Amino acid sequence: MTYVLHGDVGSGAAPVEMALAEAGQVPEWRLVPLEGDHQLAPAYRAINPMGRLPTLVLPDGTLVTESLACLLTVADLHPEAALLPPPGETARAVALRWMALLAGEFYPHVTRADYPERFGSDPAIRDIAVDMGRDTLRVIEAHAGLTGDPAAPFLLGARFSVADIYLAVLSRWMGGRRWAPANLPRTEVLARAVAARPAIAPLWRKHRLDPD
Ligand SMILES: N[C@@H](CCC(=O)N[C@@H](CS)C(=O)NCC(=O)O)C(=O)O
Repeated sequence: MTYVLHGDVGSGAAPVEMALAEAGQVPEWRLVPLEGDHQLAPAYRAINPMGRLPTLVLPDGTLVTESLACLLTVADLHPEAALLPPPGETARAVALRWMALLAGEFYPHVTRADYPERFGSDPAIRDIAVDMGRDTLRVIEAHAGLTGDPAAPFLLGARFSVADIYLAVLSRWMGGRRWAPANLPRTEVLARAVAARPAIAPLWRKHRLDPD
């Protein structure tokens, strides 16, 4: 039995596929095209009632939705990959803090930017969402202790974690492929370090996270 990952290119399935790759796992990929709203089809909603990507099915059949839950689960199930400091280490709290901010604050702005019509008819909704999402990334850039030093580029310094994957990928969204390199220098050093990791590099290309 292997993992099954429901996703689309460039979606929230990207960080999950990357975390699995770091753990030596290649999931069975089930494409759910966002183009044409296939995530809202009844067949997919039977799997993920929110109609969102990603959905991860664990080897024992357990269904996991929510990108944050997927990432933490992969880290928990593969302790040998050291994707998070173990429970009891305060460094784990640091990683969880920034992951929770991305999931709870940044990601909803992406929904508002991608689907502004769900939130009203005001044409400003999209721009406000992009601005607020970028403010969240600026908070991380300024307060997460990122060094901008390629020798210790991660949220936990020299120690890589799944939080770095999450930040690197989400920083590319809402125009971030061009905006982040120009505006978030320390996050950019982190993103480049994540993108260069041997397990992640092919997936970084697959999910088209660099500017065209
Ligand atoms: N809270 C969810 C959000 C997932 C989400 O919004 N995914 C996007 C793709 S990156 C999606 O499925 N959007 C389609 C839609 O909202 O209809 C998570 O963290 O997994």
